[in-house]
Amino acid sequence: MASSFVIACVGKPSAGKSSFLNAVTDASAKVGNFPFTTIEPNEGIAYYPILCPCEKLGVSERCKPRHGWCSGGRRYVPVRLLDVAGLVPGASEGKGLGNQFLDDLRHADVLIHVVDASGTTDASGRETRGYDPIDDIQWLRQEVEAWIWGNLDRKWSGVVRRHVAVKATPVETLHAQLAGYGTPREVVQRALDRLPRDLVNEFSRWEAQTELRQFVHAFLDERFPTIVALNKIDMPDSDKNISAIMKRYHSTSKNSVLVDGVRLDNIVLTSALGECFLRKMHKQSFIHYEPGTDDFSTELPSLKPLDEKTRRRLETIRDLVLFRYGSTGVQEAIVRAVDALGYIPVFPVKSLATFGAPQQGPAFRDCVLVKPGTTVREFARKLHNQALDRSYAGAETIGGIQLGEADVIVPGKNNVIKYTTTNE
Ligand SMILES: Nc1nc2c(ncn2[C@@H]2O[C@H](COP(=O)(O)OP(=O)(O)OP(=O)(O)O)[C@@H](O)[C@H]2O)c(=O)[nH]1
Ligand SMILES: [Mg+2]
Repeated sequence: MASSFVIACVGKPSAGKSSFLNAVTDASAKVGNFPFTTIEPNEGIAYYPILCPCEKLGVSERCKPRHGWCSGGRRYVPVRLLDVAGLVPGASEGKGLGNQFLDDLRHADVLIHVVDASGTTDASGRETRGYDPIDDIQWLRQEVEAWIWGNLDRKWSGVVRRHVAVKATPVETLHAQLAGYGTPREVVQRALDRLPRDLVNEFSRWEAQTELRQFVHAFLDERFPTIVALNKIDMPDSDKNISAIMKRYHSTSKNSVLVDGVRLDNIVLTSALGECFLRKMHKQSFIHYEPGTDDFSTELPSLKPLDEKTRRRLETIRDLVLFRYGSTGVQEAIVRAVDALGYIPVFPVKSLATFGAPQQGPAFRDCVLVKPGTTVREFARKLHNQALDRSYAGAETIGGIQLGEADVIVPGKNNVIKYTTTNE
């Protein structure tokens, strides 16, 4: 079973969202230096690197993931990446491609906000000079907030009336309204927990313009954790903008209060174009380049000779991106996106002797990313295996250790699981 984890790239037109998708997946989304190049969402598979248990257990030779791949104990787990149409100020009221775009976000677990850090495109993606990218970070978040709030505002008085009539709890009422955003109840609860208790106690008196807005603000931080990818770091003006952005969000590193939905640890510096170019040159055998690393090689005998123009372009990427920042940053953005939700890998196996089928053969075929706090029994259900759920008899992990149904899955402790059924 492939992971159903979804990351969506958001941002204004021409920020580099499609380039980012192309940089981390095998997709070939159309890229253009004009706004709204993308209209229909593009999708690709990116890979989240983890330590695979195969190496420690001496079966890395036989480790054959059904999805993704594993090399020397480093396993690449597939995650879905969506690239949606660009968002402009006023989108929540229908400007640009408006609400249709926002609706595409319902499927996302986490967002990567691709920001043009060079300041060479304005809020609608048109060429300019000296634009401040902090503005993009702020208005984009406000638009997503206005979209969610607007959907609730339209029916708010009816919602409150019904809430009182059926004597529901605030979490029940809000969860019913927000279920369309693919929101589990605990996310709504966590958003409520961020508000003062007095405010929650007064729920039946909430006004759409005040208390509800406050809730939506908190809800957004929980529902759409956001990684900010400061893109186009290969351009001359990006440096000073990056410093200003880091300064603004500096205080968010130590505590959990977010500013504009941003946490300093979740800011990543990227050059999507640089990564696309390096990958292309590698594919065509002009250079040797491992994605995510800090350099490439042009010296291997198997490589084709470079013309002067390409050599210069590669040197520029090396100087302005790889040497300065340690990588093109795009892989790092994927890692931070999965990490932001604390998702953990779980390996269901048929045999704890072979870590695969009962006879020897491929090991660790499956790896599923699950949210933190998932229990052994919940995971059995998540495997889409109704038969397993109905005939559940027990579960064990490495060393023959029996697991309880309510045991929370923890990496390195019990995340290699063999289920037994009453049919066996
Ligand atoms: N210098 C530089 N240019 C980039 C980078 N990433 C993207 N671009 C350029 O920015 C322009 C827009 O890129 P796209 O990937 O099409 O942007 P988008 O965000 O998908 O735009 P829309 O689909 O219109 O919303 C193109 O000319 C890209 O080549 C980067 O890291 N560095
Ligand atoms: Mg695009």
